Amino acid sequence: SKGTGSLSENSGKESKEGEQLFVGSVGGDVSLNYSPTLAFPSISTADFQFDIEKASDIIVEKVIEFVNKLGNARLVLVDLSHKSKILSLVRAKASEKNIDSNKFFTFVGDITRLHSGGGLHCNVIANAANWRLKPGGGGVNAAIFSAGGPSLELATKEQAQSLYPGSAVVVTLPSTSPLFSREGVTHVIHVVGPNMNPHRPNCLNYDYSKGCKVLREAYTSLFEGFATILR
Ligand code: AR6
Repeated sequence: SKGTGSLSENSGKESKEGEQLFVGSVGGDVSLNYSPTLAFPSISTADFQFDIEKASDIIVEKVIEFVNKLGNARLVLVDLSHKSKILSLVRAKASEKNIDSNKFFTFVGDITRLHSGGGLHCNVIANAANWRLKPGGGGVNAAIFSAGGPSLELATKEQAQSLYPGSAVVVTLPSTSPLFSREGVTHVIHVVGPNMNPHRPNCLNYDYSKGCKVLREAYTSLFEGFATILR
């Protein structure tokens, strides 16, 4: 005689369960009832070896510059591990600066599985790409191209061939991509950050005055690209 969980069977229960039921029922539709949200990784701080103290200052500075210009949209910095140093640094600095935590927050999870694995709805994700916009190479770039499938690779090729450090390109995701159908992602923004790794192209040889300028440009291009999707 156990119920199937239909609304009528639950209607007499206490409000707490009612709320849980409601959340569960809207959770099935990725496209409705959620603020536009950009999930982004920390650009350049892993394979490209950019200093995380400096990067965390720049992320917070750029979030402050853009967050109130984006209406009800949200910005979310993502990393894979609860032990992520960049996430703790940014969290501490963002709270020091009293950034509205409804509009900007950090999230632990795989950026290609935010909805299916973490219950977070993000219609746009950013990629820390390489200048040739090629799949593979490890890090978040390999993960996003692999999860996006051949349709992401093709759409990227059609919309851009290469990017210089500090720039970004907004790619509209075809509905055939698993990132669209499974995660509800409509756009991927590829961003190329400054590179401090001598084994990668365009290495800046620890020139941080140039590097910080390029990282600022990268976040400006990313957030401006996100703004064009919202219009
Ligand atoms: N989900 C969320 N965050 C991730 C994921 C993931 N699946 N994978 C990595 N991160 P990196 P870069 C975090 O090295 O330093 C690539 O191979 C990671 O912990 O991906 O800009 C490209 O082809 C870190 O915080 O990017 C380029 O050649 C952040 O994402 C080069 O690496 C960025 O790490 C770019 O290097």
